[in-house]
Amino acid sequence: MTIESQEIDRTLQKRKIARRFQLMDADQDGTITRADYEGLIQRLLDAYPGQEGTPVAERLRGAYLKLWRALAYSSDADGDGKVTQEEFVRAVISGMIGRSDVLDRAIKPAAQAVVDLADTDFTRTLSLPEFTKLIGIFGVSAAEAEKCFHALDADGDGQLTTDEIVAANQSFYRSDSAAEPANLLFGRY
Ligand SMILES: [Ca+2]
Ligand SMILES: [Ca+2]
Ligand SMILES: [Ca+2]
Repeated sequence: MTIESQEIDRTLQKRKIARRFQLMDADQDGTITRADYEGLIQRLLDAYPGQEGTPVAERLRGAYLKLWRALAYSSDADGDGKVTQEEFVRAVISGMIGRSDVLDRAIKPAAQAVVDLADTDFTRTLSLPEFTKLIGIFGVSAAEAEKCFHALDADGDGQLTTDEIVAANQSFYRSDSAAEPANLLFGRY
């Protein structure tokens, strides 16, 4: 690999990470905090009326707050309770995000809770309409969601499992390849 192509790859990864950061910074104050996670939980519950107070909603809340604590542990280098874009990028590049056990352990229950919430026909998997509605809440367009869905649905059965979504989430952070389907998980970058 030439120095030039390494530069290009790093640019791609940084652009993806910046996009991910912007989506996570739900209140757009330039940092990721516990308030962003609380806002996200509320946005998810608002999108699925009738779920507030159910076991599914409680699991979602617990899993997302655990995810926030794992993110802060992995990336809040100066410990001020705010993750800046610089801290986030550094944590992904250094492998604290995408490779660390702490976050990996927190991501699976959060993904499971989100799938349970979005799985409105109780198949334990997400169909294209269920997936499109779900990632639409994170700001991804229907066209982008459809492209992403088909790329991640490797066996083409028209359903995404929790494991496929967790794997895509990890590939998103780890991959330097422009051809990686998981790059679309959070829309254009
Ligand atoms: Ca914020
Ligand atoms: Ca910080
Ligand atoms: Ca389903």
